[in-house]
Amino acid sequence: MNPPVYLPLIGYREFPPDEMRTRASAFYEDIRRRRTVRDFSDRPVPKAVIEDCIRAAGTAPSGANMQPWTFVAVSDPAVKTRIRAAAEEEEREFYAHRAPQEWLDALEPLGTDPNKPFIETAPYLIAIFVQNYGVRENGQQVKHYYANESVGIATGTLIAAVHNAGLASLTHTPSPMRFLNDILERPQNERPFLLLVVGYPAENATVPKIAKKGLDEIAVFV
Ligand code: IYR
Repeated sequence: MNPPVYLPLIGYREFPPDEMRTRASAFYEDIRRRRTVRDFSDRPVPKAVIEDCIRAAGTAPSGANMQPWTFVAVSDPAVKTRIRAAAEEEEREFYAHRAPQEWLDALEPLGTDPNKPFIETAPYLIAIFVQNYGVRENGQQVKHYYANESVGIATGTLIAAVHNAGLASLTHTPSPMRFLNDILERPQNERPFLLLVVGYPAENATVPKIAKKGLDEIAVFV
């Protein structure tokens, strides 16, 4: 067994209360500008930006620090075309048959439909996979803990990083999306979690008129 090794907490920064308040408020003001975008420009984005955003996502906390995630950044147009075709096939099934009316009603304000042109237009798709378990070099399986929660946190960090870089994103969840394993040649232990579409918004991009709940509706202080 390996005993724990501890290091000094060198990265932590405390701010005086005033500055803390300014920073908290500034972060909120910035992150509240984030909108899920469905109209993307085909303008290229630097690969180095995507790399840093994924690095940021990879700093997320995870169960027993297993880091049970794989990010596949797709820019190859041929691969995007295959993903679009497969996603639209599932979505046609979803909108025509699989989705209960209640779900379709809930989606109505968003105006979504089975057509997913953004999958080909946007410069990057980041397919996020949950590793249900890890696999050592020798093939031995390693247990992962709270894998979904961990990947959810990492995905939130990725979305914030992309926004911070000045890019827009779309959390796309074609369902089922096992086709991503085939197209992206991911192993059995990995399960698609979400397809994050990343790029600049199209020049005349519009977003649905929806609102976020206020603090009173989402939080209770006791
Ligand atoms: N996956 C479908 C449907 C969809 C579901 C939810 I929940 C959304 O918030 C948005 C869309 C699609 O992508 O169209």
